[in-house]
Order: sequence, then C-alpha cells, then structure tokens
Amino acid sequence: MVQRGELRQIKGIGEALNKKISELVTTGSLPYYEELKAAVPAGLGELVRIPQLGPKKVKALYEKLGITTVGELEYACQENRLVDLPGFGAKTQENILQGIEILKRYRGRFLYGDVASLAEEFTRSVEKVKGVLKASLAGSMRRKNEVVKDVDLVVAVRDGKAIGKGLIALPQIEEVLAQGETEIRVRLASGIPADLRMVSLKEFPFALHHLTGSKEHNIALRGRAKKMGMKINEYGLFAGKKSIPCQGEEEIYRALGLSFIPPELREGRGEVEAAGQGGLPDLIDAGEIRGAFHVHTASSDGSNSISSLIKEARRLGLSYLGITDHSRSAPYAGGLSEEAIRRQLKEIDEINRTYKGFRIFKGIEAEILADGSLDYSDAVLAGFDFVIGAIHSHFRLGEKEMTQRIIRAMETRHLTMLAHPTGRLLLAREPYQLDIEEVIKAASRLGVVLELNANPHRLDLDWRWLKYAKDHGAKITINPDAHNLQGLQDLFIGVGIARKGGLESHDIINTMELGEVARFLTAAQG
Ligand code: DGT
Ligand code: CA
Repeated sequence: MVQRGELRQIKGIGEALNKKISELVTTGSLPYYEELKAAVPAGLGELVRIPQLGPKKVKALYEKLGITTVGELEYACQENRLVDLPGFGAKTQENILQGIEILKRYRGRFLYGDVASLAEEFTRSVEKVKGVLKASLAGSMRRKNEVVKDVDLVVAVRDGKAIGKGLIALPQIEEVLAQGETEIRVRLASGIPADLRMVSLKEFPFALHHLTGSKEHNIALRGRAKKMGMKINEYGLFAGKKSIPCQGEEEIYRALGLSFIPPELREGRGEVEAAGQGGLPDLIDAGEIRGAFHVHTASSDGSNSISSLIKEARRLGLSYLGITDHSRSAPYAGGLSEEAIRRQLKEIDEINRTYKGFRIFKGIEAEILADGSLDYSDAVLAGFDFVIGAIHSHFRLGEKEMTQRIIRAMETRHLTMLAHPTGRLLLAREPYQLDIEEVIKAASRLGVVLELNANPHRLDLDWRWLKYAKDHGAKITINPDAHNLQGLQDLFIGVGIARKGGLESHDIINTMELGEVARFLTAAQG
C-alpha cells in the first residue's frame, strides 16, 4: 500500500502516520522510533509481558514508582506499594504477583514451533561436518514436547577432538557457551541453547536413548532392566560384565523384551509396561491426515483467498478444507455479517463445482457467548456444513460457570467442534478455569468433536488429556487454525502432539477420506 500510495485510505491513518510508516517501509528504519525506544527503559518491554499488565499500567508503575524491571516490581508488590497506587489496589497487586510467578516459570523456555525447523536444519548441518558419522536430535525436541528448554544433539564421530572446530563454525551458531572434548554447548540463532554430545558409533544408540529421555522414561526402563538382571546407561546395555551390542534403539528395546517405543511416548506415563504387554497404540502418522478444518481466509483475519488455500492444501496431499472465518461478535477479527456469510457460502458452492476430488466444507468459528449461546440464529447456523464453537471473551468466569457455558454451547444442536478447549496460550496465558473432565465427557455424550488446535502457541487440548478423551469415546480433530498458507503446515506439529497423547488414526476425524468425512458431518449436523 505504501508503494501504491494507498495508506491514507485506511481510516485512522493521517499524514503523520503515513509519513512514518512510509519511511519505515522504504528505508527499513525510522529514527523517530529509535529515539522513542531509547527514551524508554528496556525492562519495560518485559513488564508488559506479565499477564494482567498492559502498557498503561506499566507506564504508571514507571512514572509513579520508577519501576523498570520485573525484579523491582516483584519487590514493590511484596512491600505493598501498589495497594494505594491510583488505578491499582490489593487485588491487582496480588494478580500481578501471580503474573510474575508465571513469567518466571516461562523464562528460558521456547515454543517447539518456534525452534523446530532451526533445530532440524542445524542437525542436518552437523551431519555434514567432516568426521561426523551421524547426528540426531534427542531430548524434549525429539519427544516433540510443546515447550522445550534446549536442543539436545547426539553426534557419532570418529575422533571427538578433531571435529570441534568444524562444528563451532556452523552458521546457525550464535555463540559458543562451553567447549569440552565430548560436549559442546552453544546458543543458536533464535536464542535457544544447544547441547552437542559426541560419542562413538558403538555408543550412539545408547547415548541417543539416554539423552532422548525423558528422565521418567529412563528410570522406568532402568527398573525393567534391573528386574531382568541387566543394566542400562548412556554407554551400553550390560548383562553382568558382558556388554550387549545394539545397532539401534529397536534392538535395545528388543533386548529388554519390549516393542519399540516411539520417542513421543517416552514420558514415563506407563509406556514401558504397555510395551511389555504388546499394548502400545498404533500412533497416527502425518501421512494419514486427509484434510483440515478451521482455516481462516481474507474474509475475516486470514491472509489468503480460498483458491490459494486449496492450492497449498493439495500440495500437502490433502483432499478437503473446512473454511471457518470468525463470527460477527468478533469484530476485532473481522467477524462476518450475515450478508458476508451469504456471499461466502455462494462463493464456496461455485468453487466446489470447479474441483474434482477436492472439497471445501462450509464452516464458521462461532463465538460462544457468555451465556453459552452461539452467535447467529439456528437458521443461519443451519447453512453451514459444520460449526466450530470458540471462546474469545469473558475468560474470567469461575470454573463452574465456564464449564456450564461450554456444555450449554455443546448442547445447541449446531455445534460440531469445540475450538481450543482450554484457551491457553503457551508461555503466555494460563487455561481458563474449567472442569476439563466434565467437558470431555459432555463432548463424548453429545457427539461434539474436540479440537486439538495445532497452532504452536496453543496445542490445545493438551496432549495429557488426549488419552482421557479417547478412553471416554470423544473424537478429536487436528485443526491448523491457519491464518495463512504457512499455517496449514502446523497440522504436522499437531500430529506430533496427537502421537504424544497416544492417539490412533481412528480417533481423529480428519484422517477420514473425503466421502466418509462428508457423511460424518452431515450426520453430526442433522
Ligand atoms: P528440556 O530440555 O527441559 O526441554 O527437557 P529434556 O527432556 O530435553 O531434558 P534435558 O535436556 O535436561 O536432558 C535430556 C535428557 O537427558 C533427558 O530427557 C533424560 C536425560 N537425563 C538428564 N538428566 C537426567 C537424570 O538426572 N537422570 C536420568 N535418568 N536421565 C537424565
Ligand atoms: Ca533438552
């Protein structure tokens, strides 16, 4: 818009803003902004990240109490300095203290989705360093945890000393934190630390297994080995003095009488016992995903047209998409008026006529209002193939009220799926208060599909609840909640989380073929 000189057509953009934005876009920098930034203490940026604290409150804290860091604020709260401060009070002070606790817990942790491709790329680069025989991710990254502390890498080498130089010269490395003969600790470009452990080829499977963890899984496995008169550690598997050679992890598990336990399941939640009884689930694979629901277009807050989304979906091997823009009570997200809905439904009918073997399902992400009713009348909702219910407001109800609100929404005839059931934002916002067991049971009873929202910030329903959902007969849908083409690929992060939750293909509705899923939606809406 800057290039076309159209910026001023946007309501609220006057000459001053137009000039500054144009300067930023055309020159890549804006001295005015740099001056402003320099005039504000850097720590205030972190203060704004405390849940409960917006820019206005941070400004007041800075001007009235001279607070510029989280530590100063925590101290001030403990000294009750906020109690009599205008605009604050005892309750706010308590909320801020809780917010600081949350922030402290989140520090030094990274979203899997923010670091996964960098970690993969780094591993591939390490593999190419002269003297490296093979390399693999380990730790929480390999287990596909939603949040990770660092990247663990196991590297099989011919001669540990000889390759250090080659490794630390890799372009993804920002800083070398520590360098020993068998271990190197670095910081990668996105700020995440990476630990490289160099081992011999013979030790590789054992080191990989040990460093993949989790700690709880390792403890369970060591217990089993001990019962069988064996010993396992990061260097090998031993029966008395005799070392049992293993080519890979499969052989380690086999030697312990177990089927292979996929890394995603290694959380010490009963997987070792299950593997011993042949009771491991047949986990869903990325290749089994046939389509995706919960996709936004440029009609609400997405970036793309339906046809470009179709093109990308086909490239990913999908054969259907469920389009769900926001509903009218979400004006901040471009919620659709009834008129806009009519237009979109017509557009989709026309698009569907032009494609063979690909289909767009007509959906909406309908706001669940405070009383549990859905945006739009029954008549409007009946025009969709499916309806996703979502909460984006009134987060602070009590547990009972929130649970009832959600169940009431599920009881309305039209709700097909419940979006991001707990509303959490990883490393940023705690789930709202709700009785998740009641919600899962109600979903199962009412035939409402629970969303596993695959956006890396959400990954909600949490994987720890997926088995409960499965055991109670609730169906899951892995939804990308995509707002652009790239966002469709979050589906595959969702698959990793579904695997952690022990889900199989038949637990997940978007593994159904086109015809089958169409029948499923018709039955659910009927
Ligand atoms: P993170 O880094 O917090 O996201 O999670 P992990 O699981 O990657 O933890 P990390 O990096 O501290 O350690 C990597 C693996 O090494 C861990 O999953 C299991 C193993 N490990 C580390 N410390 C211990 C320990 O004290 N006992 C046992 N059995 N294993 C350990
Ligand atoms: Ca780790």
